[in-house]
Amino acid sequence: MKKTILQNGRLLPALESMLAEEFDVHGLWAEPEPQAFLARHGARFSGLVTSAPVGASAELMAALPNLEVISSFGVGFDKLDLEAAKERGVRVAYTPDVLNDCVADLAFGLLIDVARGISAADRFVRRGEWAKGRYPVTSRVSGKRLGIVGLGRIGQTIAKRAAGFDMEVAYTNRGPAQVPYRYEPSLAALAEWADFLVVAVAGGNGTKGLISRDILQALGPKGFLVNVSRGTVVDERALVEALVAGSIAGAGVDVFENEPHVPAELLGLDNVVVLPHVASGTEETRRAMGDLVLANLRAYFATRELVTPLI
Ligand code: 8YV
Repeated sequence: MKKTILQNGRLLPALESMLAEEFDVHGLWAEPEPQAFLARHGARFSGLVTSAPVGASAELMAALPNLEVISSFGVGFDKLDLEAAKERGVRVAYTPDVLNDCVADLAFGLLIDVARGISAADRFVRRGEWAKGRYPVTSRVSGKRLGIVGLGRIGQTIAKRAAGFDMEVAYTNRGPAQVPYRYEPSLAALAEWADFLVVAVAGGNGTKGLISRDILQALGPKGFLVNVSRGTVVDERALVEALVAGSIAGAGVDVFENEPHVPAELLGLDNVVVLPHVASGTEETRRAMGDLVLANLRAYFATRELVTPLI
């Protein structure tokens, strides 16, 4: 008998097909009245498959009284109610590590883009302005100071990239790590020191608004912000105001407070590069993430163990 799995939100088509081969999968997203469906059929499901941006709430778990395991596509767990899962004895798996390289690559892509004006200069060429004059000079990347907020797996992969650009690296974290970079306990001091402040810390209540108006002020008019973690980590209003006023030099942003909403003020600015949450979005990495989602479910139902457990 195939195990019965509820799917919260759409997943990659290839992953949906692989899941459907091994499990009896039901898409909650396809239900016109999800609450009514859950009230009637919630007890059927022993597994839940979801993704980082969609997560799983305490209410959803409560509607699945026989739920044993959640497998989530992504490394972020700010939308997964882990307390509720713990209380119910539900195991939770996610997909760490396999996305470190692509997220770090994109962080560097954003950093170089905003400093050197790649996207803005491309728009300049497309508008036919090159024939009328030169593109203004931009800001050097090599040899500059990189401050990393959150030196976890992704933060460390970003730091490795910095060596190729002869950058000086410092970081702030819950505590010092065993790494060859300077630990800076004060985020404000790190922002003041850095030419580029890259945010790679986990989302959630603990980091909400961490990059505040004061931190942006410390970064200053020559400093750039790059965010590849969660929109909630940055005070988005303060960031918009800083970019409009030029009180920071620029920003590269892959994540927003209320996705897919991007503040309208940013759309006309050349000192910001805005991306639609694509840091892990390569074919190779998304396939690896999908394989892990499947491997976790398979392992759980075969052995009660997870390959990459969160709890
Ligand atoms: C998403 C992410 O999972 O891993 C995360 O936490 O935010 C992303 O990798 C991805 O966008 C899939 O929706």
